[in-house]
This record gives sequence, structure tokens and C-alpha cells, in this order.
Amino acid sequence: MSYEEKYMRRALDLARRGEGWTSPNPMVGCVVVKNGQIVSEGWHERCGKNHAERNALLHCREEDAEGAELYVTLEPCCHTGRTPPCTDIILQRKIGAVYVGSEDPNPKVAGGGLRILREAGVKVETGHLQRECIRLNEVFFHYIKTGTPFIVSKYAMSLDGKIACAGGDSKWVTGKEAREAVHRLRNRYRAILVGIGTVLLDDPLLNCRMEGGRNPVRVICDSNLRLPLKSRITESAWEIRTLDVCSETAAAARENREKRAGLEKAGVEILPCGTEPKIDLRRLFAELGKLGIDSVLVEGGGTLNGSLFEAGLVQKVYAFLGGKIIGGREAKSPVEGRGAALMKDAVLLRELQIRRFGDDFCICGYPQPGPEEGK
Ligand code: AOF
Ligand code: ZN
Repeated sequence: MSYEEKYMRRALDLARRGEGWTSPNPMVGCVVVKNGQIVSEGWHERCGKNHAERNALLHCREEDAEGAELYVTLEPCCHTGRTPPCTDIILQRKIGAVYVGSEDPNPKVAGGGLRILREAGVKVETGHLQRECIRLNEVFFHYIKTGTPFIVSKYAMSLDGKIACAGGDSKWVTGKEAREAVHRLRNRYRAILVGIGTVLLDDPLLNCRMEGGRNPVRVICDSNLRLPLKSRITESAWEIRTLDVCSETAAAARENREKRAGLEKAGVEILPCGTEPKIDLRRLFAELGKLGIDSVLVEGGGTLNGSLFEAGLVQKVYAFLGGKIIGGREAKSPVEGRGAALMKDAVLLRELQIRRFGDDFCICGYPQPGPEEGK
């Protein structure tokens, strides 16, 4: 491992400490090195708070910072947002060299931070552990470029591809460790999306039960406003932000007036999106993007997943595999809809990775962009 790589790795580890809290900002880590010694460290802890570089430099003695090397996973910003430009404090503290993992695609930065530093005579090197630094912020990169959230489909299935028994029982397809991993995903992604079928069947809470975690915004695809007033979701809507997405027709229908008022009184926000019979998922994601939601974890069911894959709207898949065979022609599978007519039309995943969780496995990958997205 090279000298630069060692410190960039440390900066990456620091950046990950912000997981779940920086959204819609990126996770960023920073290390200050003088004479081969780490003299200060910092990371972006939370959206609205200091950036990684500022945190590292505020905790660094001025004489240590002068002429030091600064390692940062993302290009230092040069604009005033919720916080002042990082390039200012880097120059004030007379840092000698800046090593950058990935450039910031935010149009307000986009190479500007590097240029300012170089023009001021600071040595700047880019591309250290670039792949890892880009992967770390795949959500931020997608959101800042498209304005729509990064969509992650997560499901747990048996070795014969079923997500529940024919009668609907689904507790549990995988064991404890895999289910804990799911709570880490709920912490990492800003919102969680399910179809109303899943709510009616399982009465889930869809919260994050990870220690020190935070709850995702709950979004229910519910075209006909079927979300029950007596459900764990509705009853906890004042504590956890909940959006019930329905068709415009259902939202305006006289017969739904009382139901709508009841849900709203319970703290559920009604979000009409698209005309009957289905919700317009593209429009929904555009709306969520406008609300500052940069990522969505989709936890089923099959109908919703079918629509998402058919429309080419999924950016990442986590498929958990439980070592059991459920069987049964009527038992549901994770992705329904019409499906591919021919094998050549199947959605291909790239950069597949496999991890073990107790007795279960998780395969993760990125669907290849559909023809529309790839343009
Ligand atoms: C950095 N270091 O640690 C982070 C950066 O509203 P603000 O002031 O927090 O600015 C947000 C933007 O700043 C964000 O969109 C991204 O371009 C950059 N984030 N930059 O130099 C950091 N979090
Ligand atoms: Zn900054």
C-alpha cells in the first residue's frame, strides 16, 4: 500500500462514520499529515454541520497545519452553502499539499475547488482510491446529477426464489444477522418504500432498529388509499415521517374524504401522484427528489418491484438468500409484473458481490442502465 493510499483509506473509514446522517450531503473524511504523522482527523458528521476538512483543521494546531498534507475523500468545496468554503480554511491554515479521492460533481464545485487551491500554489493530486471514493458516495453522485433518488431494491428469498409461503407467512426467510444488515440499510438510505399489499399483509413498522440509527421516511405506494387507520404505520406517523402516495383520482374522490382526513389527523402526509389506476413512479421519484430525499430502499412487494424493474428505475439490488426451500406454485417471488419475454431481455446486474450473514448470503449488484438511462 502506498503512503497516499494508507491515509486515504483512513479518510474513507472516517467518512463512513457519517453514514445515515449526512444526507443529502456526501460522506467525507479528512486526515492531516505532517512529517509522516497524522496530526488531525475529521469527517462530515451531519448535513448542515462542518465539512470534513473544516472539522479536521479546527482540531489541528496552526503550526501543525502549516505545510502539512491534507487527504480528503472528496474535492474540497469552494462555495458557501450551509457552511463556508473549505478552500478558504485550507488556504488560511497554509496547507502545503492536498490529496483528493474523487471530484465533486456538484455544479457549484465541479473542479473549482481544485483550481482555487492550485492557483494559490498548493500542490494538488487527484484520483487516490478514486473508485472507492466514488462508490462511497454513489447516492450523492446520482442525486446531484439527476435530482432524483438512488433506488435500491432489497428482498429476501429462499433458495427456490420465494419471499413467503403460499399462505403469506414470511417470518422469517433469513436469520438474525441478515435481518440486522437490513436495519443498517434502513439507516443508510433516506426513505423506505413499500407497496400497500405488503402493509396489509404484514402490518410492518418499517423503522430502523439499529443502535444509534435513524428512521427512514416511510413511503407507501397506495393508489386507492387503502392504508388502514388501525395499522402500526398510521399509529406511529407522528413520530416517523410517513407519506402515503395515491392516485389523483383517489385523493379527490368524495368517498375517500373521511379516510383521507383520518390519515392526515394521524400524521400521515397524502401525496397524490399520477392518474388511475397506477401511481406514476417516475413522478413520485421526482417529487421525493424535490423533498430532499436522495435515496430510497424498496422493500417489496413483487408488484412494486416488477414495475420498477420494468421501467428501468432500480440503481442497486440487495438480494438476501435464506438457505431453505419453500416450494409451492402459489408462493410469491420478489419480482412480479410481466417479466422478460426472452432471456436476452432480463435485467443484467454488474459488479456482483457476495457476503455471508450467519447462515445466509447477500448478493448485491447494479442493474445495467436501461436504453433510456444509458443515453
Ligand atoms: C467538502 N467537504 O465534508 C462535504 C462537502 O450546504 P453545505 O455547506 O454543507 O454544502 C454542501 C455541498 O458541499 C455538497 O453538495 C457537496 O458538494 C459539498 N460537500 N464538501 O469539501 C465535505 N460534505
Ligand atoms: Zn466543504
